[in-house]
Amino acid sequence: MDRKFHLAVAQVGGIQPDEDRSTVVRRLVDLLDDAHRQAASFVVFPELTLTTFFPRYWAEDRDDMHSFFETEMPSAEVKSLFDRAAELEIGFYLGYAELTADGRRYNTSILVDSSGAVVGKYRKIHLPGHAERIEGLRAQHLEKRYFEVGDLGFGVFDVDGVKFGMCLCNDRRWPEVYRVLALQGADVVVLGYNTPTEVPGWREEPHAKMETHLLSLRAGAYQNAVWVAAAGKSGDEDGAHMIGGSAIVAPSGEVLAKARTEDDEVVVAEVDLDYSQSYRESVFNFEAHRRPEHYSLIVDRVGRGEPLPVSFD
Ligand code: CDV
Repeated sequence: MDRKFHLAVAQVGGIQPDEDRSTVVRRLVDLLDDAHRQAASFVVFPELTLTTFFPRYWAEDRDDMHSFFETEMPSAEVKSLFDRAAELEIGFYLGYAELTADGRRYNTSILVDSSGAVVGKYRKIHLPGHAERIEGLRAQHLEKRYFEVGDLGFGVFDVDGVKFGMCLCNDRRWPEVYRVLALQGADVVVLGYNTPTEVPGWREEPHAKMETHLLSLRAGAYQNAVWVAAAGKSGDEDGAHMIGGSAIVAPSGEVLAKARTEDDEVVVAEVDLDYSQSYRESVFNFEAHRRPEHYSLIVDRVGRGEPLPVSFD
């Protein structure tokens, strides 16, 4: 990819529980074609793109959820997406549920380059929700039940000459994620999400759900001088509503493009990697201005605690 290229986020409207992988993948290929028509050379798909957002369902036996997981990537059904992307010479990011050969379950994303090769993998670290059934809910949020905390850290990968960092959904709300990726030279941070309007124990007005989503992307982009692109699964899924707002944010923190609908929709913006440079050389010149010797509490302490003693004259 050149220093300037077109980046697309492919928002995916609701996927119903009875929608099979092949139908979903046909929708993804249509979105890819649309992105190609708009000159995109990289496309971001959502978190857990291939199925309905199944952590809303309770299963006593975790193995009963295995039909939502992939044991290989590309699977037979997803191969047509890989083939079409390689034919169009488009790279992409895809989120899916991963079941490993030794039986581990992760909420995973991959980076695929323009030749169709998988060049990066991430397993979600900030898993929201709960592990046990909460009675009386219309929808559970059982990510802590169905997934293990990712074991790959926050990696940065070269995709066709551009450095991409990845994360997934709830990760986007944590400033440490962007900083760890930016410290490894990420140019673009890509992520997929599923943000239900109703999350157990998380009281937030509907307008604030969209506001805090965009605020997180914008702060991450600006404070780290990176581009951020986020693709959501959106609209109604089996009676549960998820926010739209798939967006591309510049290092200035400005939203350059955002989905208008809650359906399948492609949003494209031109990325200029040189634009990040002015921020990297001034306000967020890390080498000149960061003071990590004063940040150790960030890794030493997980939760809120007492103020540290400060001696002064
Ligand atoms: N899939 C997610 O990680 N969703 C979370 C919340 C809403 C549970 C999010 O931060 O969007």
